[in-house]
Amino acid sequence: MKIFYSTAHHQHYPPFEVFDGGKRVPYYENPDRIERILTELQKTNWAELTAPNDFGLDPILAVHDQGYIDFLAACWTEWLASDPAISATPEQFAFLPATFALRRKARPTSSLHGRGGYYIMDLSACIVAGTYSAALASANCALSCADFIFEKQQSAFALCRPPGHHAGKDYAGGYCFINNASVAANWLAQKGKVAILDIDYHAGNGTQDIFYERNDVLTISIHGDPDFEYPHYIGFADETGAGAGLGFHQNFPLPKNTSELEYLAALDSALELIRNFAPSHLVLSVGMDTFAGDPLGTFQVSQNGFAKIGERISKLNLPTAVIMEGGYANEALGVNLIALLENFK
Ligand code: SP5
Ligand code: ZN
Repeated sequence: MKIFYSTAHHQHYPPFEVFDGGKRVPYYENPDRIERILTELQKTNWAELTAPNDFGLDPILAVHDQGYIDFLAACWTEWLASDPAISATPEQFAFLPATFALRRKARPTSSLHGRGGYYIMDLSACIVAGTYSAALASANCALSCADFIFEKQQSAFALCRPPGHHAGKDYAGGYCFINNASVAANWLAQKGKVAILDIDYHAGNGTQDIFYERNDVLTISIHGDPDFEYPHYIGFADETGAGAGLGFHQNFPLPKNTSELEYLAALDSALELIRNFAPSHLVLSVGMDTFAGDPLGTFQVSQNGFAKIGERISKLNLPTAVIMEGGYANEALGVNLIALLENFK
């Protein structure tokens, strides 16, 4: 199986993030996640590592706002120049706004923090020197994967980092900057109908927002109920699309501590919707944070559960672009992911 991977992700490693209550913690979405997965993949006899091609900015700007991408590109340099204390020890810093725009009559203003609070939705999308180039490389992994599954009509894996499904058209959040799965799905949508199935533990709010009014891309997310879980304000069952897209989005919010059996039942319902939609391609946003041992999750999926999840999804028999999202139990990430991926060989 083709695995699209770029070493550029190492350039994005913020020294901290901020949890609810203002608590500074080490950055959970760290490079070690991807290196552990890579190590496990290299032990198999089927993982074929490939560097991504560069698709340029056009397919990214087909999904994201120009002002937002300009902000990502300029942020670190401006932050560095704003204070000599930062340029003296840049490795101790990350750009983070402390004031956020509610999207009513808000607009991005010209100052760095005026743009930061507009284009960032929380305290986990920290920007450092290599964030923008890592995010571009991550999107190129997803695009290379999309291009490959279309050309070869077989499945492939994009080992993306940073992840993407919390990033919307004009905002970063939840460790995500460019919505890799959405960029890939939008690329594939030129060729035929696409379904995006998001099985990360957290609601795929960015993906939901991006395709909410479209009927050519069916979006489905299975996740911790936003009534108790991040991202808190979106991902409810009654959000089913709008305008032409009405009926082309479905959320499956599940309770705290959802068991593997309950999870698989929700997955079966999601797969039924995808079968009825009859897409040409599937984009699978894979987060491993549904794992029983995940520090940010509450679900009870086991390693064997991931094998079952992969098996059921692969029975759709669709060329599938598997896109890496979250998952923070670093030691278990590789074996869990392989249990799922083996079904797409
Ligand atoms: C891609 C992805 O999985 N992003 C997830 C971002 C979640 N950020 C919010 C983390 C909230 C952590 N709450 C503390 C729970 C500790 N037990
Ligand atoms: Zn997640």
